[in-house]
Amino acid sequence: MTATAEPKEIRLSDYAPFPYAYDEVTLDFALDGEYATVTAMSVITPIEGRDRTRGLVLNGKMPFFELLGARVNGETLPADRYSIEADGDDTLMIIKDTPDVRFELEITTKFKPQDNTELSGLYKSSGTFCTQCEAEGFRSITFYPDRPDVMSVFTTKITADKAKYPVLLSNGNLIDSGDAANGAHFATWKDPWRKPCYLFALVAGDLAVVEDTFTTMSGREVALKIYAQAKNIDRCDFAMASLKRAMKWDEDRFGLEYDLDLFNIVAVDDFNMGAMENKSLNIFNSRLVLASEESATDATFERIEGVIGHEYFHNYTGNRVTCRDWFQLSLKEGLTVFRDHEFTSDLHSRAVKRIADVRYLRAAQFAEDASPLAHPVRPEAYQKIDNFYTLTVYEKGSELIRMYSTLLGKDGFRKGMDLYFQRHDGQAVTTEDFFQAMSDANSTNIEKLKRWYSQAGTPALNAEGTYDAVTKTYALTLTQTLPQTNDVKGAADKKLPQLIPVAVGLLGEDGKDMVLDGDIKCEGDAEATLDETKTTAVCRLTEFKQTFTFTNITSKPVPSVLRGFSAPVKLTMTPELTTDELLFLLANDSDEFNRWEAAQKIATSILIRLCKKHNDDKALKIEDVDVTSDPSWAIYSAACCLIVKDATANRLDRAWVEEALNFPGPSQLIQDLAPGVNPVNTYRVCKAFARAFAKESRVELEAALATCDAEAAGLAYDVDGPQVSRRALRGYAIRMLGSIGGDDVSSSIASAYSSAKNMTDTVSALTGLCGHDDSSAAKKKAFDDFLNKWKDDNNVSCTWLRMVASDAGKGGANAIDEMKRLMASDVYDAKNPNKFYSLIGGFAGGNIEGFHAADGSGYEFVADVLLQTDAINPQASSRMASPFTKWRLYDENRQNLMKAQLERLLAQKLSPNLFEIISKAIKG
Ligand code: B3K
Ligand code: ZN
Repeated sequence: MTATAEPKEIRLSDYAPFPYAYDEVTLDFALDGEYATVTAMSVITPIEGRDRTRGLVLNGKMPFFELLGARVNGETLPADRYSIEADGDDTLMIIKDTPDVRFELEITTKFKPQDNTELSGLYKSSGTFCTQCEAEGFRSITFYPDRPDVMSVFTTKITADKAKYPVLLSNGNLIDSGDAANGAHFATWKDPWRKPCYLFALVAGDLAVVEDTFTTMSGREVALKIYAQAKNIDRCDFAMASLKRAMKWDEDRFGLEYDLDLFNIVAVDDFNMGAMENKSLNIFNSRLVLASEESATDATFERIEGVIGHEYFHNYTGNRVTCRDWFQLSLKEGLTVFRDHEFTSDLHSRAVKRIADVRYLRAAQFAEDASPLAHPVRPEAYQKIDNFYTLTVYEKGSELIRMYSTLLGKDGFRKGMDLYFQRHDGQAVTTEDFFQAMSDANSTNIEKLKRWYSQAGTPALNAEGTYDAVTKTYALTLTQTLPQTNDVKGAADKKLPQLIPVAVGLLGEDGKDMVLDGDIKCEGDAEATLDETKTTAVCRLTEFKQTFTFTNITSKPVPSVLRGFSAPVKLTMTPELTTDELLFLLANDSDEFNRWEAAQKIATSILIRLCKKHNDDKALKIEDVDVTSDPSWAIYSAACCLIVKDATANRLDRAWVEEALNFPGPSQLIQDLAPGVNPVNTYRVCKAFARAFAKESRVELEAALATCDAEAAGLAYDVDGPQVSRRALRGYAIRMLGSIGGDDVSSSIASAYSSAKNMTDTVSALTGLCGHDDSSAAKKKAFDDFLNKWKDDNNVSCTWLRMVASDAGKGGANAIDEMKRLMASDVYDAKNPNKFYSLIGGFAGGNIEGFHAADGSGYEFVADVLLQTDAINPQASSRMASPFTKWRLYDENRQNLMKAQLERLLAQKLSPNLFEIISKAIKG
């Protein structure tokens, strides 16, 4: 195999508007047994004043499709009027000398959807035709300007066998349908809203449907339909209820009303990502639609609600106002993630949602920001846009939107959103346009917030507090440091200070928030604003270093800085808060996020000390980690034990407790300790830490479990708040107890498995059984039972695959042999992304001892699988390459082993997707 040629880079600075308007598009899909034949008729108007010297440049994909013909104004286009050129892995059709006035272009293509394993464009999943066009899938269907700033009105006719494909769907309204020759039938759909082709969708299949209606705020009735395979249709009710909640919430919170009379969701099993917001025809990965008590955990239920909301919210943030180009992706994604986070927060516990989101941001996005793949929220260049659907664009992008909201307040933010829609409805715009609307709708100066879009890396923020008893002032000096990153504008010394909102509270000796009624003196153009109760100030840091002086502070406070995680930064305090001060915050802080943070900080400092002690190349045994002699251990574990007791007695929000007591995991600690980390020893320190706590608090944990079980006995299952919190606490107790190991623990968890009546309790028990390395017969029996029950269920079997992959090699078995056996088993399907992500991702992301084995066998195995998958589905392979991009974090031996695999991969012929990730990763 020869290495891949360096693909060309697309740059934001090269953006040029498209010189033709697509007034209307009529698509005709004839789906016979083997081929899809597509005739695309476009009505096109050249745009005055734009450069048309290159002609009409259309994107396509040959030889995936065959070009059957092209006609302009009804006349066959002669061969000398157009050219077909390679464009990386894609194809360009360039039509020269186009008419100067409005004209019609008809293009006919033909291809085999069932051979489309990339799952981009039109493909088949379990016998159903479906599409995925974002970002550049439409070019696999026909030649078209496959870019988001070309918007058109689409009419779509689908013809297919009536018996095999009774359901025919596309965007918009059904305007015609009927029978056709040879047992076929047809349906014609028209979407009145102009849209880019990435929002086009088509479905043809034999599907069952759940129907409901929603009455909008202006009294219009919208028909809601969720389609799924008949065997799964009884698991769609929660998704339907979620959709109705989302529609109502968008009206209440943002005044946004649905704009058509029909909204369809289709669940398919083979899908590269979670879901897709195609106009009025959302297509979902079935794992994010299907849920019942028996089949879905509480986490899955919450995720379904969040993603149903997310895709629905795109109807305005993404569809009605779309992106000018793909560099602006966060314009719709960051904003829509923020909206879905707010949706969940308004419906459930705001504090718990915030904690979970920050935990994820830190573990995953901060790691991306610290990797060779770091890029700004609005990247400057890419090779494959598929690779930029990243945690930075989505999660950090959402944090950026949250900062607008923190700086402008809820009402100011809403005013900005209203102005954004007023100005840009129906347009394809930029993050700059969003910023301008937010800025113009408010009087506050947020100019330096814009820099978050173009500078990569997680800022470090130091807060240095000094109390002066004589002047009764508390001076807080904030300093930001921006890291070096590998992206275009990477040089740290060229980076400019970003506007950082830092929410601060000061606690008095009584544990209560001090009322901040004195002036807050700020340096330069910095400002501080107070909340209604005058207990939290948002300090707006605008330079690298500024001091905020709180006056009329009558005693030395304990500071609570970065409340609610008001900015995505890494905070340090000078002087560092003592364990006593952190315990004081844990007990008293009115900000639930910072109470959680205080517990995390104490645990982190103990874990870091322990990890440092064992960060060498010696194989560490869990028993050899002496957790309890750490100076902060006794006081910390006693505080946590008290929290378990309070939660058992229902004196504390149990869901918060589950978060508070979830100790920082290896991915977090590895980042804190990097570079030069032995990940296996870090993992074992974490296990030892959990085990030490479980042993000390065993009585309290068993009491928590017994209380939760007793409460459950009299209740009908529900996914409401108290029941979810109870199951969360119960799951925590089982996981902790599981880490103790031994026959008595295993048999009591095995009986919890047998008596579990819902998937949450079932998964808690299975996780508990994996808590200890001993490969007990009880564990094997439970896992066999689970597989036997769910092997034919494409989604639930993924839960099994993920768990066994993260457990492979435990108890002395050979992890790679086990993984190979799993890959060869009937339950695995290399072509199905869910199964691939579960099995291979479960290993590379969840099995630290297996993936990071010191002999490099885990790296070699995953690299082999990446190569196999790359030939089938490049989006899936490049996504799964992410663990390799973090090689800089680890010890020298592992760095070399990982780099050797990256080099081996790079010497092969890779897809452009995987090539971009690997070649950037290797540069370090
Ligand atoms: N917009 C889609 C993501 C498409 C990814 C294409 N590779 C789902 C979402 O974020 O809502
Ligand atoms: Zn999205």
